[in-house]
Amino acid sequence: MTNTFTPRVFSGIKPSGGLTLGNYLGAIKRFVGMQGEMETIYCVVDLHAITVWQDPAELANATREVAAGYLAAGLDPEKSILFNQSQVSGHAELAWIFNCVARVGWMNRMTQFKDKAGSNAEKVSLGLYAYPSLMAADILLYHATHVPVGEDQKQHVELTRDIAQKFNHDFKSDFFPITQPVIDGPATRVMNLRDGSKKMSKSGESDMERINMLDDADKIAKKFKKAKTDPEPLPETLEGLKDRPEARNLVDIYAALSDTYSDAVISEFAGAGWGKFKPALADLAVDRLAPISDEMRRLMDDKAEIDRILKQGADKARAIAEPVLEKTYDLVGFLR
Ligand code: AQP
Repeated sequence: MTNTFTPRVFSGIKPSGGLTLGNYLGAIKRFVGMQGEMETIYCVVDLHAITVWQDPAELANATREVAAGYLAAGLDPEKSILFNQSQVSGHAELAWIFNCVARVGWMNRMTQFKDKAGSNAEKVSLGLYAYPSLMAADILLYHATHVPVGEDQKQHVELTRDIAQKFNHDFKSDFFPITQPVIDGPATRVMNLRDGSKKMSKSGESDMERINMLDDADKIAKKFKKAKTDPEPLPETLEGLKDRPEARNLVDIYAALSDTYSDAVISEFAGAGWGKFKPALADLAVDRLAPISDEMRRLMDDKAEIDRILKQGADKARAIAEPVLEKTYDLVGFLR
């Protein structure tokens, strides 16, 4: 008999620093779009954050900031389950089982680990290496069928599918779904403003390379003004941006912020120079981000309320996770 799975969305963001425009366009904005379409579970993945060192007080702040970002952007705790990962112990428990399902060869192919570890691979934490197996546990603990992510996380969702398939095969079941990554829209990979070959990250070296959700209007304008581009004006067609990664990035950001497509932006700005496009982009970004950042600041002033929402969400998440973990333990043969 083939198992049928209720359509369910799971995704998360790690509180490893302040939220960026990349997190907003590649993840949060799309999380909001899926709310109401099916059951949605959105997590602040604090267990993932500590794969690199986090100051404990800053981790707590960043966890509340991601939660505030979720709420301010339009996630509603009555419609979506919102919680932080460490409050539901099933994530870590299932991750251990998946550590024993996943193969070292699979992990060795993960490009994000190679990028993050760089030449320092001997000194990074074991957790950073095992991160994708915890991510598989996050998703499969809820039998999630859809995972909205940015392009950078695609390989990890593919690994989640491999883990589910191998578990199902090894334990002769069809217990875990084969999850779909959902990667769509013009901003699935927002790039660094100073180097169009690197993605915009919370933990990138310079603050000038990213737009933070809590940046004020002056900072946003300054960062776009100083963003690296080339001397050419915008072309007549999108094809003309082929070898111009920094220019393409700014056009994609404009498209995502204005809920349109990059070719529509090119039609509007064909032939325009940066002196025209960059201020228009900065105005648009401020217009879209300021109401969210104002609301984030307001929410972050009431820590107790954020903590209450996260706890309530964790209780709901646990109620879904516990039977999945119980059944997994039965399949594995754990006595209790
Ligand atoms: N630049 C980006 N463009 C599009 N999507 C992005 N995401 C992150 N950066 C971009 C998406 O945001 C979600 C949460 O990501 P995360 O914070 O959990 O992990 P990350 O991808 O490692 O993010 P950072 O900002 O690069 O964090 P640090 O610097 O701490 O490692 C994911 O869906 C991700 O695709």
